[in-house]
Amino acid sequence: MKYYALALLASIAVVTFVTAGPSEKVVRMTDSNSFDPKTITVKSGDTVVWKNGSAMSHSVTDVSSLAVDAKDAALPADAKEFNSDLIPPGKDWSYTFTVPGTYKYFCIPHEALGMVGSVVVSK
Ligand SMILES: [Cu+2]
Repeated sequence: MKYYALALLASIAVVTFVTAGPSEKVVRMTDSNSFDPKTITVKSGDTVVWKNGSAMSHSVTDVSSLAVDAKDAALPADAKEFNSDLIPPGKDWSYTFTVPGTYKYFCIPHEALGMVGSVVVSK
């Protein structure tokens, strides 16, 4: 009976851990030139991981001077621009957000095809 209770507690602990997860958020880069999800909300200090599961290279870029359309790049006043450069198929890239606010980013090769996304960072 005691062993049963222990086993039950252990499985509850495992389930709780898996459900809560680490504070790592995932955005997928797709073959249809999109970020999925297009908008992701995280907390300050969280790391977002972009995973390129597509057959093409993509980038995660929030640099206004590299944008074809200026409105595709935005960030809070006291945040720094970031750029992954090209992420090959099968590779990941991550960035930790420490300044709350709204970020708009794009993929350099596919910005004109609408490959843009947003990260909303709460406090
Ligand atoms: Cu792309």
